Amino acid sequence: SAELSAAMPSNPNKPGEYGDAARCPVTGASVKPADPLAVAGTVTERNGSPKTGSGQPPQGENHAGGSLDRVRVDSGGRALTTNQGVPIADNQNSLKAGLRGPTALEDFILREKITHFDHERIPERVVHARGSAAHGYFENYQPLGRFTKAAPFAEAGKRTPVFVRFSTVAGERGSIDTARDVRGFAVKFYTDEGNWDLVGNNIPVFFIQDAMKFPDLVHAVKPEPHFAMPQASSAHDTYWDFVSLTPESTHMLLWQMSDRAIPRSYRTMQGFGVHTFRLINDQGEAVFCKFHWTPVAGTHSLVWDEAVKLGGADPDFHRRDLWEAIEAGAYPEWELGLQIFSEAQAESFDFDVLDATKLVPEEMVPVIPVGRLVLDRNPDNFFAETEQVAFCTAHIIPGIDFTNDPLLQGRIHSYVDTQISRLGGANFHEIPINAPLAQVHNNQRDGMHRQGIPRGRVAYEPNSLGGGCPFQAGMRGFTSFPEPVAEDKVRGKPEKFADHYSQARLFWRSQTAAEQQHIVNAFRFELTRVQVPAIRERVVSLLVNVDEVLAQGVADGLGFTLPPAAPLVSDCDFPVPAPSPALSLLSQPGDGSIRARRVAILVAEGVETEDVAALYQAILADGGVPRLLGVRLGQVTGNGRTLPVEATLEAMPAVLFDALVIPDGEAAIATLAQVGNALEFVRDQYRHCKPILAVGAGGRLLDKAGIGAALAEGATDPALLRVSTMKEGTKAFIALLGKPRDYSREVDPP
Ligand code: HDD
Repeated sequence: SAELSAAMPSNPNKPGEYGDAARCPVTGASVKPADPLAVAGTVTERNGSPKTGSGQPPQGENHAGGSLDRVRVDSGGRALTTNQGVPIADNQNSLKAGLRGPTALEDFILREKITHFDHERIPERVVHARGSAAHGYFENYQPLGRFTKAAPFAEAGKRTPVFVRFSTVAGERGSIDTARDVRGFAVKFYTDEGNWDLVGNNIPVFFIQDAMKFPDLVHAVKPEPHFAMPQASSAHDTYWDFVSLTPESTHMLLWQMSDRAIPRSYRTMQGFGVHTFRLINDQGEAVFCKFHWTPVAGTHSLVWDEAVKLGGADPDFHRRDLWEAIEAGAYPEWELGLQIFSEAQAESFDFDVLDATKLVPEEMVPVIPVGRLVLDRNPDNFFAETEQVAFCTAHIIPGIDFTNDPLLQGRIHSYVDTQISRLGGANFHEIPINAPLAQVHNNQRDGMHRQGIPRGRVAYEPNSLGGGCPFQAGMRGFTSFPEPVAEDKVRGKPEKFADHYSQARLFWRSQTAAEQQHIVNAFRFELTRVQVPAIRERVVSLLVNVDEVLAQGVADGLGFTLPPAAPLVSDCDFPVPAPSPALSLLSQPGDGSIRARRVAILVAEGVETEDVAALYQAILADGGVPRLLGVRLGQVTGNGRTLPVEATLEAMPAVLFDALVIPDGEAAIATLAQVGNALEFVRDQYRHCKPILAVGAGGRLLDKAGIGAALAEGATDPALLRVSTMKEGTKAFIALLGKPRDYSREVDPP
C-alpha cells in the first residue's frame, strides 16, 4: 500500500497540505503559520505598532488588492479566541448561575458564537447557485496588439492570474452535479488594468435574445413555485411550456438536449463567451470577437443512464473531479481561441451577430488560438472564495468592449445588481477574492462593510486640496468604442432575429448519428415527464421546423403522430449553412492523455497480484487514477504479494470510473461471479460504452454478466479487450482510455 501511494501524484503548489508531507504528518507537531504581516509587507509605523495608524500609508498600494496571502488564516499552534481576539478558556460550557441554573445573559462568548452562527448563510445565486472553482493563470501566446490593447494579450508568454468558477444553472446550492443542464464557465482575469470577467457557458448560444425575457426563462426552469419541485431539472411542465411558446429557444434546446448538458467533467467541456464582443487596439480601431475555450483533454460527456446513477452515487461528482485533478497535479487546461471578424463581414452574414441564439460557424470565421488557461490551485476556503466570488459582465478593461447584443446589455446591469443583495452591499469589490490586483483609487466612499481607510479630506473631483488626485487617466483609461447611433427609440427586434430554425438545423445536421440519437432520447425523456399533452405537441411542432427525422423520432418516443409545424414568424427564406463538423463533441477528441481518468480494477482473494501491481503502476505513470475495488475493504493476496482493497463495489459503483479491468485469477473470478454488485458493475461499464480489459479467467465474468453472449452473436467491439495475459492487453487498454467513448455498442434502453 505504501509503495502504491508513494507513487501517487500530488500538487507541488500545496505540498504541506495535500502532498507527501500531508500523508505523513509529524505526530504531535503543529505547523507554524507564516506571519501574515511579514508576507504582505508590513507598514512600518513610527511608533512600532502596526495597528495604531499613526504611520505613513504605503504609497500607491491598493488597500484591497494584493495576494490572498494577506488574508489567509492558519490556526495551527494557536489558542481559540473570540472575534475580538480574546483567548477563550472553555469552549464546552456556557456561563450559568450554578451548574443546574439558567445561562447568564452576560455570556458574551456564547452569544458571539451563536450570533455568528445564526448569520452564517448568505443568499445563494438566483441562477448558477451550484458551482466549483479554482485558481490558475492565463498564458498569452503572442502579442495581439494589432487587434486589442487588453493587458492579458500584450506580450508573448505573459501570465495573468485567474479564478474560474464552473456551475450548473437551475439547481440550488446543494443540488447534484450531473443534472442535465447548461454549465457556467466564468473566468475572472486579475489583469494589470483591472478585473476582466468573461462570464460564459459551455454552450455557445442562449435561450433568449433579449434580457427582458431572462426572469421569465428562469422562473420557468426553476422548481415550480407552488411545491418547489423538481430540483435541478428542466423536465417539468413550466419549463417546456415557456420554451414551447418561445421559438427563439429552439436552437439552444437542441444543444441543451445534446450530450453537452451532461459533461463527463468540467475539465472536458468547452466554454464560450456567447455574445459578440468588441476588441479595440491602441489606434481606437475595433473588430468583433467571439471567445472559445477548448479543453486540452478533449470534450467528453456522460451518457444519460450514467448521469442519473451518478446523482445518487456521488452528487459532488464534478466538484470532486476538479478538486482531485488539481490536487493530483493533473492541471486542467484549455486553449483560448478567438473568432475575429470585421463589422463589414458581420453585415454580410445571413444572421445577426447581435443575436445570442446564433453562433458564427468556424467554417466562416476560423478560431485562432491565442493562449492557454491552466487551473493549478484549489481554493483554501469554499465560502470565502467560490461562494463570494462575484462575476459581472460589466467588468471589462481597456481593449475590450460590449456590443449592442440586447441580452448582453441587460446582463451589464444584472450581475452588479445581484451581488449587492447576495453579498450584502456595494463594497463587494473589497472582498479579497473580488479585489483587483490593479490599484483602486476613487472617491466612492462608505457603505456597509467598508474595508479600506481612505485618508484625507478630499472625496471629490475636481479638487485642488488633494493636488487634483486621483485624476482622470485620459487616453490611458477605458474609452468606449465611439459607435455612431442615430435611431428612433423603440421596443422591438431586428429582422434577422426572426430566424429561429436555420442554425438549429445546422446544429442537428452537424451531429454524428449517436449524438442525434442522444438528442432524440433526451427530448423523449424530458417531454415524458411533462404532464400536459398540448405542451409536448407544441415542442414537437417547433422541431418539425428543424428536421422531420428529429421531430418524428421524438413524436414516436412520445406515442403521438407528427403535429403540423409551428407557424413561422417571418416569411424570409433564411439559408441553412453547410454542416459544421466542429459542432460535434467528437470533433475534439483531446490529446489522448489519460490524466485523471479513473480505472476500476476488480480484485478478490486469488487475483493475479503481480499483474495488478504492474498495471496499477503503468496507469499511474501516465497520470491515470487506478483503484483496487473489492467486495469488502481489507487485503487480498494472490501470486506473490498482498494488495489493499481501496474501495468497495458497493461504495464506489461503476459510474464513478472511466474504465474497467478484470484481472486473471480463477479463485477471484469465482468469488466475483457470485456477487451481484460485481455483475452490475460490469454491465454498467459495458452499457455506458467504457473500455473494458478482461484477462484470462476475467473473461468469464463478462460471460456471467451476459456480455460475452452479446459478442458471440458476431458483433465486434473495439473497446472490449479480452486477452489471455495482462501484458498483452495493457498498452491497447491505456490507448483506449485516452480516447473518446465509442458509442457503437450502445443500446436504448440500456
Ligand atoms: Fe447569467 C450568473 C452565464 C444570461 C443574470 N450567469 C451567471 C453565471 C454564469 C452566467 C456562468 C454564474 C457566475 C458565477 O459563477 O458566479 N448568463 C450567463 C450566460 C448568459 C447569461 C452565458 C447568456 C449569454 N444572466 C443572463 C442574463 C441575465 C443574467 C440575460 C439577466 C438579465 N446571471 C445573471 C445573474 C447571476 C448570473 C442573476 C446570478 C448570480 C450572479 O449573477 O452572480 O445576475
